[in-house]
Parts: sequence; structure tokens; C-alpha cells
Amino acid sequence: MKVLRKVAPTVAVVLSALSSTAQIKDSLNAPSSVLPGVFADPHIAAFGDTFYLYPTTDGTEGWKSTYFTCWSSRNLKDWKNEGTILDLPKDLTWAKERAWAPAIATKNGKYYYYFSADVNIGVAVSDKPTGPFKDPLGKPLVVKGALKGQMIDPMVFIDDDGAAYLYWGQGNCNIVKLNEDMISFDASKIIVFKPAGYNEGSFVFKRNGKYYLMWSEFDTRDPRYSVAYATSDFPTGPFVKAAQNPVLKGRGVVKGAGHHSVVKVPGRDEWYIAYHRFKIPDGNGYNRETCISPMRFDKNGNILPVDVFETPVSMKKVKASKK
Ligand code: FUB
Repeated sequence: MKVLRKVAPTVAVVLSALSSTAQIKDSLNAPSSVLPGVFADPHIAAFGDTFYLYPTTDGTEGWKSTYFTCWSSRNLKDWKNEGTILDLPKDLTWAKERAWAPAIATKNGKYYYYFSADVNIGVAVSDKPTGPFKDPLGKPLVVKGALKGQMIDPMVFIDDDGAAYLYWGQGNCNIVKLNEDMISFDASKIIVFKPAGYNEGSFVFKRNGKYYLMWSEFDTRDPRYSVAYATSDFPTGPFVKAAQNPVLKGRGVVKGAGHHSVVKVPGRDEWYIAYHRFKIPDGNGYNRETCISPMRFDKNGNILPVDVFETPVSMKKVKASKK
């Protein structure tokens, strides 16, 4: 007992030294972002043998960006700028700025691009994932003020039976099944709920028959911004929040890690999470950069904590597949 009392302070000093060494190592070794410059809210998807990223363009206080870009990659590491795919002042009649947090979905050979613009949600359509996208409605799909909270951050999940569901909202999570045309829905069927800690940036995927709803907690300008999740047997819930949360958060020099999306490598049970963090160095909630890390599950299907210092290893060529 006496010996224990004597060595305990030494052990504590050594542990604390080791932990600060780890933190210094973290700050020295933060992986590079995957896109050059400041891009946030990355929505990642795989179509055929190619991965795509659809981000928000950052760099202005109040997120005043007016256009959206698209990026493509075959290996998750090298990203090609496919250019501007939607320019609000040019392509929309109803919104000019605050081009935020897009999402993509494909159905019946068309690509549907959902986006926030001046705190409304819009949809644009193209024959290709890289656009050009056209606004078929000439008005928002979800108009500002339609429900409580901000009408931003759309996500569309398409189930195995082809049914498409729109998830969106800051403050609350709203869900509605889209009509076959992908550009309309029955507003009387909207489900509104708020998982504990929910702020914004919902994302849904399915694995082994289970539906995963993920979202961001705290404000994107807060270094504690992070991602949590819940699961359900149905795409519309009820969702039960997992015991082990958040699954993505900053560490060391990585701050404000959140507003994510998830992609499965076609043909493999291999998953990656795209997210933004404060730019390193000197970033903040208006200067964020896009990163990708592996995302894994335990044998019960729980999402394991993501290591924000881990990046995708160089991928073997992805086989073209629809899933
Ligand atoms: O990028 C603008 C806004 O910041 C998004 O809509 C939110 O989710 C937050 O990331």
C-alpha cells in the first residue's frame, strides 16, 4: 500500500506527460483536408466507379456563398473540381445567396440535387451527377418559415423498394416521403421530431436492414460541433439514440468536426464519413475544410468512434455497381 502511495504521483506525472505529448503529436500531424480551400457540409456519394463530393463554399462571414461546386474522385484521395453546378443568381429566380449544405440522390436515370438557398430548400435536376442542374419548380421545395426552425440541410435517402424520403431542418428533424417525381410531397404527412442533442445536418443510410439517422450537435461555430446517431427499423422512425455518442468529434488541433455524410464503397462493407472541421490553421465556423475518415461498426452494428486523424488508405479501383 505504501509503495502504491509512493509511485502513484510519478505515474500521474508520466501519464499527463504522455497525454500532452499525444496532443502535441495530434497538432503536428493533422491530416490535410481532401479539397483545396474552404468547403463545408460535404455530401459524399458513389455513382458507378466514381465518388462525388457536393459541399458548401465557405469563406464569408454569415455563409454568404452564391454557388455550389462538385468534385469527383476514383480513390477518395485525389479530387477533381467539376466546376460550378448551380449558380443561385443565374439559375434560380427565388434565392440569391446562402447556398448551403446540399445533398444528391438518383432515381429513374436522373440526378436530384437538394440544397439550401436563403433558408429555403430547393431541388434541381440533371442527367449527370456533375450537372448542369436545372430548377424544375421555379420555387422552393420547402419554403422558409414552413415549419419551426430553419428550412436547411436537406438529405434524401432512397430505400431498397425505391421509396425516397426527405429529411431536413435545423432545430427539428423533419421527415417526409417524396412523391415518385422526387420534387413534391404531401405536406400533411410530414413527421417532426427532435432527437436529444439534435441541431442540424441529418443524414440517413441503411446497413443490414437497420436505418441509421445521424445529425450534428451544437452550433457549427462551436469547437464542440460533433455528430451523433440513432437507429430504427423504419426510415421514418421512431429512432432510438445510441448509448455511445457522439461518434465524430474533434480532438487536439481538430475542432468543430461535424456536418457529415457517409458513403459505402460499392460492392464492399467498407464505409467512409465526410465532414468538415475548422480550417487548420486559423479556421472558424465560416472557414471550414472538408475531410474524410474511415467509419466502422462493431459486430452489433453500433458505429464505432471515428478517428479524425485517420484518412482513407489508397483505394483499389472501385467496381462499377449500382449499390
Ligand atoms: O454551411 C452553412 C450551415 O452551417 C449549414 O447549413 C449548417 O448545417 C452548418 O454547417
